Amino acid sequence: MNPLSKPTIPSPAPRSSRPEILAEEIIERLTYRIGKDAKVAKPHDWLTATILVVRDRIIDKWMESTRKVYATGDKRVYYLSLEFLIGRLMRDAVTNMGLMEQVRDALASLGVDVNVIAGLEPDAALGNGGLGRLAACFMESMATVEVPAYGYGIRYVHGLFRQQLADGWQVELPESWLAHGNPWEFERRESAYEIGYGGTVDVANDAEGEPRYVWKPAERVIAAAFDTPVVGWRGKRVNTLRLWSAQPIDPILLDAFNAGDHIGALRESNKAESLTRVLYPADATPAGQELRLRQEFFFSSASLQDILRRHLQQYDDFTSLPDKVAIQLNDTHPAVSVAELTRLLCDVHGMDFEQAFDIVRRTISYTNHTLLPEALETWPIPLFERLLPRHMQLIYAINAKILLEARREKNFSDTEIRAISLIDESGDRRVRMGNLAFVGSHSINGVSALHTELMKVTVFADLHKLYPNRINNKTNGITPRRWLQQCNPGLTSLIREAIGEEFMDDAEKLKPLEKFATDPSFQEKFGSVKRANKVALSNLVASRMGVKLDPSAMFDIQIKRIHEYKRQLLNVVEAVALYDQIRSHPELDWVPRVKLFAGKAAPSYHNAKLIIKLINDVARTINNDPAVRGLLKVVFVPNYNVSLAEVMVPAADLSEQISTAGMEASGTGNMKFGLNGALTIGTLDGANVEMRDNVGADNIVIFGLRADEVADARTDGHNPRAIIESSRELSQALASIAGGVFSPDDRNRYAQLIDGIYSHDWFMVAADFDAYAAAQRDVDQIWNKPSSWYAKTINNTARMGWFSSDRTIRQYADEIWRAG
Ligand code: B1H
Repeated sequence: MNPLSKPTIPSPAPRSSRPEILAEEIIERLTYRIGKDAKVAKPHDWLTATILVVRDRIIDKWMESTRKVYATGDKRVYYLSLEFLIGRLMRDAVTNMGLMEQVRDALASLGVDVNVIAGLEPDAALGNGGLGRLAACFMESMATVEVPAYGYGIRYVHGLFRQQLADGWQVELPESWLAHGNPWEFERRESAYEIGYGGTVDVANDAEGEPRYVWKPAERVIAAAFDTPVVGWRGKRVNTLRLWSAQPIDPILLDAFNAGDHIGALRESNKAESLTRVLYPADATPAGQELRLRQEFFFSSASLQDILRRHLQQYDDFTSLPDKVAIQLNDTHPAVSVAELTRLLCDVHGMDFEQAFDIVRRTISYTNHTLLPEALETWPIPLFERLLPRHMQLIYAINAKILLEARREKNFSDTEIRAISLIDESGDRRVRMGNLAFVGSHSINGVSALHTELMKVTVFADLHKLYPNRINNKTNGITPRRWLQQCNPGLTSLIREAIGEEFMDDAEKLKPLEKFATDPSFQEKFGSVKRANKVALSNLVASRMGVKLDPSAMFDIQIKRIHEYKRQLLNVVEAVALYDQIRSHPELDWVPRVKLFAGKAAPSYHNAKLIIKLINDVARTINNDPAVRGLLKVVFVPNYNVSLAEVMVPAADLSEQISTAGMEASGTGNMKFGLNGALTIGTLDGANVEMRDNVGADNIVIFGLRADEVADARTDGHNPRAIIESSRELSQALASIAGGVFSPDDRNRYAQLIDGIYSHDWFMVAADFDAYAAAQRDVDQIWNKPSSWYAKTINNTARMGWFSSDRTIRQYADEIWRAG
């Protein structure tokens, strides 16, 4: 039934935001919802009570937003993502609702410090890295620019593992963000769907004699919805993040239990619940296991069933689906949606295949996030067929349609046909999820200008030839609410004093700050804000690691997943070379530096874990060597997550964005640092290219091979050994690492890692070393002229507004979704 046709029921009265009222309500929640006396309440109880009070104010807006889209018939956007790296929510929700001061005062009147309780909120790490954080920034921006949107994902019980260091090695521990409950979420018992796996497909003829297919799954689980409200800036709109949790159809098999099989009685239940228990910790490399495919289908099917149900509540049939619904696939993880939506339209709702597939294609669009060949998802046909037999049939049907079209209309050759096929026949036969997502979408977008151009000539070259208008670019962005206003209140108020408040509603209005770039008194204030942020980071490092940092040194930071293509190795090799230089030339005027690293390695990624150990070995050696006289320090801060980034980003002087050109699709950390007034040292890769265009070539330090040069070096074969032998600094640094100078307890520890650089140097560490080291000395020169340093970094803050995810979302809404 259309909810609008129900009788009018009065809405609750609007709630006051006066601190006295907030304080009263906090006590009320503490007493009646949590059941605690204020006298004995723990900080955690205060946190929960505060969230419940803020939440009520959000709910009013939430319902208003939902009612509005029913009333207007506006198009809804659905963002399907296996990851949402949202971090903490309280500060975000409170600032976006404009309640920060009132909540602070209310809590203060109760003797509670808002900063203390905000720091207790668990960091929701339902994602690995950039792809998951992008989804979280997009959710906030969709609410901000008033796009009616739903995020759909999985409510993992355990998000990304907690990282500990044991003797410098990464150790993974489970993370339990739900341990204290989650006051933000609402369980929606009425929104539950059955998800099937395995079984058989029956065929019968319908009244017109057409074949009708019925999938009879052998296994079934329930997908249950949990909703979290997502508030936009100034509380204009509140959208929904709907996360699915797997539940058994029969919670307990009583027969088995009564027969004494107590474990067997719970087997079903355990199996269902294990489906949504953990996030796969792979980043840019697919996990490839059956459970992962089950997760992908689970959340895709639940989301699509929910979308179709909502559509039918409001409209008569599905011919209007593409006009009323836009489904964005965040990478190929939900690509099975192409087959599942076709199946639901054909088998459940009785449409014919051609019409169904046309609707699918006009509704779905796909974002590609990586070109790394090992990262492109494929599934072995036997596994796919066993788990999803009906989907396998439909994929063959889609494939036949596309290949015929390519052959007949575009005269595709055998080689081209092989490249666009949904089935990879080169080895064991596999389903190509990238090609499935591509052919099932009307729009395929890359995440930076360079990445999009590379997509057209690499992974999707042949599909691009078949459908030349489908690939488009949407350069990533970051939400300036979290990544400037909340994480850097000092800089935010300094900017407000200088240019007023307009930038808070439109980040591109940071531009007028340019005028202050060379103003000595503004530079001084900019410098003291940075220093205060560096002191805050130093305090965190001191308390967490017992390492003392000098806030007047240059804070040189590389924080991101540990991956060979991101080249933390290049950075640490340069640190070793610098260490040698400082010792050989103590008379020179070295710039004091702290090199900070943080990031997690995929648990099965051997070299990435070894690089973490190397950073820690190098750190121990350098930090304990009196000859360095504190001029260089190396620190690896454990357990990188969103909350740690919120402290590290505002404290950076230098931002390391040094991936092998052509390999980082976009990067978004690069944008966060630039916005917070760091200078970037980077390659012409991903969005660094557009950052240079925006901030100006004088305000960013670019070095190294370009993407086409990397490609040439790889095909023509470059000679890393010759490069290394021609660079004294590099050969000495590599020799000392390979020879065990930093690992006296195991002199061979790094032999193989370094040998990789000598023998193939796939990631161009040797090839780019000299250029990188020279660029670092350029950075030193700039640092030594503070007026020039501040001019550049202030210009970065002033000119990064274009990288707001509000701009990105407006482009998606205008050019892909035609919504909002
Ligand atoms: C990005 C991933 C990714 N690209 C597979 N690809 C995963 C691939 O669990 N998996 O199987 C998880 C993540 N993540 C990143 O996306 C890019 O490397 C960044 O350059 C980009 O900024 C980010 C957002 O577009």
